[in-house]
Amino acid sequence: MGTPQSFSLAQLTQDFEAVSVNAVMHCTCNSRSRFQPRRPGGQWGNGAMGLRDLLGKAGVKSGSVQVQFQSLDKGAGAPGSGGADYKKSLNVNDPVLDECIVAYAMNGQPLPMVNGFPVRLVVPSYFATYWMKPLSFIRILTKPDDNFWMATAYLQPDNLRGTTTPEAVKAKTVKFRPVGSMPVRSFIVTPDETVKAPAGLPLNVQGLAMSGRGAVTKVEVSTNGVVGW
Ligand SMILES: Nc1nc2c(c(=O)[nH]1)N[C@H]1C(S)=C(S)[C@@H](COP(=O)(O)O)O[C@H]1N2
Ligand SMILES: [Mo]
Repeated sequence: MGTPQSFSLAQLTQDFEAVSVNAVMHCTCNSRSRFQPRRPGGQWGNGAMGLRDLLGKAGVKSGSVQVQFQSLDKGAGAPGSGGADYKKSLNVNDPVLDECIVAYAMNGQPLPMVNGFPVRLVVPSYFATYWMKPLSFIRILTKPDDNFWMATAYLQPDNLRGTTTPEAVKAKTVKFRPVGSMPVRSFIVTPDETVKAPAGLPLNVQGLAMSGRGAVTKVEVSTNGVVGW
C-alpha cells in the first residue's frame, strides 16, 4: 500500500459515497457432499461503499498482485492446516474489484451481528467464501497469496466445468484454481429423494435457480431422465 489507512465505522459511513448492490450470496460448500471424488470442507447438501474508494485512499502501488481480506475470526483453523486466520485474496486486475462493496447495511438496516456487523465485504457473483465478515484488514500483496484458504482449501479443477475423475486425482495430474465466480445453479427442493411419488397423479415440483450474473429467465425440468425437458 502507498499509505496504510485505518477507518472507523463512522468514517466509513460518512466519508464515502454510499452505494448498494443486489447480489446472491452462495455458500461455496453447497452440494459439496455430492462431489465425486469427495473434497474436504463443509459437506452441505442443498444447502457499503465501493471497495475501490478505500483502495484509492491508501493507494495501490505498481507491482501489486493481489488484494487480501481478513476478518476478526480467531480460532485453531483446520487441524494441521496453518489456517488459523481466515484470509482470501482477489487479483488486483480482477474486474470484480470494481463491484465489491464494504457493506454496513442490509435492506436498510445495520448488518446483523451474525452477518458481519459492523462491515462485511460483498463480492457480487463470487461465492460466499470471499464475503469476509466482519472485515477488519485489507492488504495489498506483491506475491500471490499462498495461505491455506487460497492455496489448499476452496480449489476446483481448472477447466470449463470444474470437473475431474478419480483416476486423475489419484495420478495427481489435476490442475486446480480457486473457486471464484458462481456458475448458474439450480436444485429441486421438493420432492426430495425420500418422497415416494404416486404414479399417475400430478406432482408439484419446487426449487431454486440462481446465477452469479444476471437474472435467471427460464427454468426447465426433465421428468424422464433428461431425454426431454
Ligand atoms: N471471516 C469469515 N467470513 C466468512 C466466513 C468465515 O468463515 N469467516 N465464511 C463465509 C461463508 S463460507 C459463508 S457461507 C458466509 C455466511 O454468511 P452469513 O452468515 O452472513 O450468511 O460467510 C462467509 N464469510
Ligand atoms: Mo459457506
